[in-house]
Amino acid sequence: MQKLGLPCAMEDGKPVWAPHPTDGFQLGTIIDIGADTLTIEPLNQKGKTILAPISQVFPAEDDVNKHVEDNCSLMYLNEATLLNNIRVRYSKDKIYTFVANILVAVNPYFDIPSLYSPDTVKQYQGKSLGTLPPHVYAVADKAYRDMKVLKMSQSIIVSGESGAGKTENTKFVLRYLTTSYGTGQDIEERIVEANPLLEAFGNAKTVRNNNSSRFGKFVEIHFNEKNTVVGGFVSHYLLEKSRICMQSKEERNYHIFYRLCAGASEGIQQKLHLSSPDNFRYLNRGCTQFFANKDREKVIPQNRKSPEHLKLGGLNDPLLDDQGDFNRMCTAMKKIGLDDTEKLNLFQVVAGVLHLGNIDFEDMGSSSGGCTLKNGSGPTLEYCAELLGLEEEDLRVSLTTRVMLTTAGGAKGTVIKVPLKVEQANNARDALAKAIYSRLFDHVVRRVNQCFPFETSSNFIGVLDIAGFEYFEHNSFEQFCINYCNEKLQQFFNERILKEEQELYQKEGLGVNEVHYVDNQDCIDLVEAKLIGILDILDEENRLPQPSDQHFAEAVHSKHRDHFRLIVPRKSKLAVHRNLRDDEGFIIRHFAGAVCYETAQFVEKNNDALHMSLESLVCESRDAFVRQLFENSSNSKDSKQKAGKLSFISVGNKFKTQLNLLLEKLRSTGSSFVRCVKPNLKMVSHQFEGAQILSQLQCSGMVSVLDLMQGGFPSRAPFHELYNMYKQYMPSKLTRLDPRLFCKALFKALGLNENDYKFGLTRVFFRPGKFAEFDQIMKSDPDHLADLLKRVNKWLV
Ligand code: AD9
Ligand code: MG
Repeated sequence: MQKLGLPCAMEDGKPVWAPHPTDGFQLGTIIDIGADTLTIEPLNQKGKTILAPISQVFPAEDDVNKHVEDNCSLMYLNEATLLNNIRVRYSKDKIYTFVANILVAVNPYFDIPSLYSPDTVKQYQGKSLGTLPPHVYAVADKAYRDMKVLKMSQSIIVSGESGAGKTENTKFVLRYLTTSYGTGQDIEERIVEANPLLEAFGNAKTVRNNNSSRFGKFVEIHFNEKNTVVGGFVSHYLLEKSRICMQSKEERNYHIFYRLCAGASEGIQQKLHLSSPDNFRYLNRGCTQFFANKDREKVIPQNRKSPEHLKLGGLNDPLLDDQGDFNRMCTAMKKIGLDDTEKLNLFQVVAGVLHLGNIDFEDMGSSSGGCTLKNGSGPTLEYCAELLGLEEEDLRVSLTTRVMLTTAGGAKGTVIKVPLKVEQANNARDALAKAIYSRLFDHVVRRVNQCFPFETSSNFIGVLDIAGFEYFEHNSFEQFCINYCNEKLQQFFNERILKEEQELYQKEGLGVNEVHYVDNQDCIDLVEAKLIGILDILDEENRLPQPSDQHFAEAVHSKHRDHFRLIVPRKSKLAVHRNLRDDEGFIIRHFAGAVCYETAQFVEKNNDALHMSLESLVCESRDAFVRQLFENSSNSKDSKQKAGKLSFISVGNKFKTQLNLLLEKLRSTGSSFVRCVKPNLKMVSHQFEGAQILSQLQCSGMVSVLDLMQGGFPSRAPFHELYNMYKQYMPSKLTRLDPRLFCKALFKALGLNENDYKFGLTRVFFRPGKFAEFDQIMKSDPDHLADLLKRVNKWLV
């Protein structure tokens, strides 16, 4: 019995995929069909039944153990068959799978032998997509060949959640392109070696990834007119600044801090007054107990459980090798051409930030309400001042007072010093540390860019490694920005995938109906529209004399009362969000799901400007390097005029401008997409957690692509390819036929259903799974084939 509206594959007794809470889907058979639900008997639980909504049950392939390199050659394209295909492949250590031209990459969490060997690199050079097993090298080579043939820059967009393998795949692409298409000079090595340096300053251990990039990057490799590498350029986005002063439980600050403490020579340690990471406030409040976690203990390498390693202190994470990594970073610095002075400059500022963090304040206990440095802060103040090139007294005063312009009593414009409370002084100290470190990071990127300069470039291949859609229990400004970025990238993905598909149908004269998809422009507008967009509302709040996060949240709600994409927390279905007052947050319906943002600290996090007292302090440092870090700051020029005002540099709008430039660039290039997938939360090999992988596939838009493909013609084969493939079986009379005519004859003779394929100008397009069916017939036993071909002959005569 088949019910109206059900795909024909979903009949009683046929295998289907039904939802499963942890595996994503489970195999079963339909035993009853209701109005909107199906009763299903799971295959491994005979006699039991489950009830599932029709919309969540999908037809299964006949052979669920079969896997295919291009998912589109399956008969049924849906989220369940995609998940199963990826699962079967993953179990055989085949981590890459194509869905048409989009590459899905599952993180194996172990080194698969020879997957990235020099021999493998060679194999992929110059090969068309689909001729070799799916690989990130295949995508890199396609980008290169497209650049060469179309004379057009290319971009590869790598996305996925934290720990999914974006950065590793990005590095494989860079290494592939530089080794395959360089001239063997050191410029290529530099492009690759820039990574350890960027990662030392911009990556940190988080609960999701031991080497998590806390910034986004777009790395361009530039080529000359002969298509050989001439140089590179890195753009970076949104370094996570809050981490510099504070880390969540079991997380760390940026690698460089620990590496410097663990690996610097004794001479440097003394010069920078360094000791164990446990002695620094900015390091000792995150990770503390590495051995408490049983799961983790199992994966700690033996040599890091040694007493010497333990002596390095509780913060010396045994999962990481700070000392070895320090040495590797120094080698990389040397390779990209940083001399000892430059290296020391960087280290000095890093150490300066650590000492700054140790400055403590205490209440003065007087009526002034001000504070002073605890115990004079001993040598800490001295070390910090020394390393950052400041006068101790200036630093002390700048941290404990704020310069203000008075407007009272007619004495307008008089500068006075207002003492700060302990909490305010703590904030001032942290703001200074964040400003210095983020300027240092900007400098590292600038410096890296000087290592692979190019004079002229014909085209580039850019690789984008930026965090994917994020949805945590608590979501703040960082998630807001990253999800806004993902909305923009998703729009680009839709544009490209759907546009390309439709253009091809048109070019081939297929005359199929236009494919529709959900446009997310309304969500993008909600964030970035002039004046009424959330970013502008936030800027407006920042400019108020007394900005507040609550007022900002209220303004967002009042300006978008009936916006489809915006909901007040109280209307949330989730109890955890309903506890939030409406002036404490907002919920946005993103393409990948609804996210509740808690607006506390939005105002503070949106401001990149230092208070004037601190800004002028560092701008006038004795140390030329520190001064240079702040040289091009927009505040330094007119600091005198603005004295007293808390100036404002918008983080959100800077990101918006950067993002729009990036998208403009992406739109001017040809593009490829790599969707990275994290197989499990434990970060271990050979464990496939279906449900959470499914949710990643949904968030990355892959499921929508399948819907599109299922309704379209995802498999295609050029006439000449089919002709060549089956030529050997043909009677000689037939081989004289033009390939297109031959194919037409063949399809007629096979009696293929005309709804299953369409003839374009240069190729045949197949409905999902129909190419596989066709191929199966063609590869069936030779007698049968000979018989079929005779029918071709007959049909022709
Ligand atoms: V984050 O958003 O920056 O937190 P990524 O960049 O997506 O994240 P990353 O590339 O850093 O993740 O991968 C995480 C870890 O997985 C790596 O440190 C490797 O240990 C591991 N990994 C990832 N890809 C591969 C691979 N192709 N082969 C082996 C891998 N290990
Ligand atoms: Mg990364």
